[in-house]
Amino acid sequence: MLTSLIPTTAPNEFALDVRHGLLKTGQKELPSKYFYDATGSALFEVICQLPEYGLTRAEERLLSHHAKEIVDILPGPVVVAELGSGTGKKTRFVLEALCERQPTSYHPIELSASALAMCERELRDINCISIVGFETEYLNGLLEVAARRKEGEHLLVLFLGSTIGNFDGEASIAFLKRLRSILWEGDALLLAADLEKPVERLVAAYDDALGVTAAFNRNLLARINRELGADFDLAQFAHLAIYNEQTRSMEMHLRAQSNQVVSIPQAGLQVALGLGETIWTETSHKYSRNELLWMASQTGFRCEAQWLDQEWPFVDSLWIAQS
Ligand code: AVJ
Repeated sequence: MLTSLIPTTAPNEFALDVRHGLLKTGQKELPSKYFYDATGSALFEVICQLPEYGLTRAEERLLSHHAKEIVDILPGPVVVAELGSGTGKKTRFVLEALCERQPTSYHPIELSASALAMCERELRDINCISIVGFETEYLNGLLEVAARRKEGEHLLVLFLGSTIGNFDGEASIAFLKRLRSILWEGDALLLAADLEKPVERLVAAYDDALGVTAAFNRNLLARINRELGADFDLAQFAHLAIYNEQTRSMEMHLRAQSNQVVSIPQAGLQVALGLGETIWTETSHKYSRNELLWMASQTGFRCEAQWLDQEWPFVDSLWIAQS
């Protein structure tokens, strides 16, 4: 794969974000986008196979059954941009359906170099797809893709896996508006969203029996140790997965099991944590189908179709950019 490196993120961005999140008064936080270094990306792949974590299989069922229907809605030729490529396994169905029609360019956009590499290994055997990846933030990458498209080509943006749920309510609307502003009228967004379901099912999905999600969560501290020279003692942090009824979101936290002081030299920081205090590491919002229709209408899109998985309530929606 021809991977374009667009150095839009300052090299010390990670250090600055860690510093900012851990200096917050009240709830300390770390951004979930930093889960996906090589170790975190590998752990996430395992999460996708856990019996408790139904999201990935739900989306695989949806895309394997409906890919042809989805691409038939779009007038060709189509250029595909994917925000957060993951391994590309689910994307295969969409790309193969497009290939039936004509050769197609595919642009995975991913902050994580290891995820980009995984995606190219997974998809390189598909004939008549040319892959050019961008190692950058989602909307920076999308701007690059949009700037390269030719007259008459429509963009299809894939935002799969329910990654949109990692933004809190206001941030997700702001993000979708910015995304819309990069598109032309008639361009499409295939947006995946995990739906509300019984709390026990959700908690099990984020606190699996094998402890893989706990390792995924703690790896964020391990990454800070590796990359910023910090001295987090991982054994002193418990994995917490709780459902927040107010925001209708799964939250992951890391809870300090003792009073402690951690130093993070490359973020210029010493942090004191009290016994029981948590660092909030992820929000994963759970949607209703009406909420998704409302979000489309607020952000300059029309929802053209929704495909629903019954086994694990989850939807893929096709949104079309409106004037
Ligand atoms: C990849 C963001 C969709 O929120 O469910 C999996 C990440 N976190 N287990 C999600 C995740 C804990 C996942 N997304």
